[in-house]
Amino acid sequence: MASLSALLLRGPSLLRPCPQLSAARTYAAGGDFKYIISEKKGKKNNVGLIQLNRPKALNALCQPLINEMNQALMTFQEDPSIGAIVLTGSEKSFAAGADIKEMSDKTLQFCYSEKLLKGWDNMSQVTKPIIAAVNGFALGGGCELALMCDIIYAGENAQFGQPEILIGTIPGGGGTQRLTRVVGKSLAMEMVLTGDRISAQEAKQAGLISKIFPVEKLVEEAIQCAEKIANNSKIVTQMAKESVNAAFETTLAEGIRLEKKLFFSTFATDDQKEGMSAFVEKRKANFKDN
Ligand code: CO8
Repeated sequence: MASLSALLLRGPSLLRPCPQLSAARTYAAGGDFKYIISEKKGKKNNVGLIQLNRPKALNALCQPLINEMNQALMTFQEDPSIGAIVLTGSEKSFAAGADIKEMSDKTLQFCYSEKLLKGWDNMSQVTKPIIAAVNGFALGGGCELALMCDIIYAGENAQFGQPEILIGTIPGGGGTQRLTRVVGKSLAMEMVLTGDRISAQEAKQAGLISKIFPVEKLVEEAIQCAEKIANNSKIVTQMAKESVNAAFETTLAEGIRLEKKLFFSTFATDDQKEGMSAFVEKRKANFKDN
């Protein structure tokens, strides 16, 4: 995925750094990070965990944080031992949105010429499944970041919202599009036009998230789900993700055609042979990701 590497690493470096700096630390999954923690998790070390780590600013998303997150994502994407990724924040805040202090004085000319938010949706290009584990605030860009993930698990204290209207702007990371496709027009409009937040329970009812857990159990549960995914065939998992995502981008007829082609394609893999043989022979499948 050389082109993906380039894509993930892209992003303006001219923006000023976040005001709150924590000490740089080195983690297994890639480089010296100041705003995130990145490590391998799971019994087989096959889950990549990225924790946003800018607690004083409630994990407000500044450009250097996004650059580091993209770097960690790229490392996990290219690591053949990693089968799924978990993205989380702190128990108080997943992410309170884009860094308003960093953005506040930008001009329209800057946005176009320097490309504000460049690289912020690179996550949607990652082919490995990503689970968002959301405790606390997922507001503005934080909610949009969660929406770019494939599965959202929430802690009981989670709050989702698109409050951009309250600061004189609108969602810029897919909030009006992904949120609307997921929860429908009325609730999305209400959230975007009023800035009101919804609770974990309301998010579950609306289909925005799949499960709710006690705050302190959330990340563990997300890692367990990621392990389940990572234990399956990575190549077939990638096809499954591609096919589900097509439901958001194509007509039903095109989506059904793509699904059929991908289904047929699984028959070209060793893992399909292994999976079906294992079922017939009443044993556990041993996928080799081929
Ligand atoms: N940007 C910068 N700093 C922030 C942000 C933010 N989004 N959110 C919180 N902070 C900082 C506060 O300034 C404060 O710092 P300091 O102590 O230095 O003053 C610290 O975090 C703690 O915040 P509060 O004191 O306000 O904590 P409260 O518990 O009282 O309130 C809230 C928490 C409700 C989360 C409140 O901080 C808030 O409303 N934050 C702003 C939420 C918001 O408007 N988010 C949308 C931002 S715009 C956006 O996201 C555009 C997205 C573009 C695309 C992104 C693609 C991925």
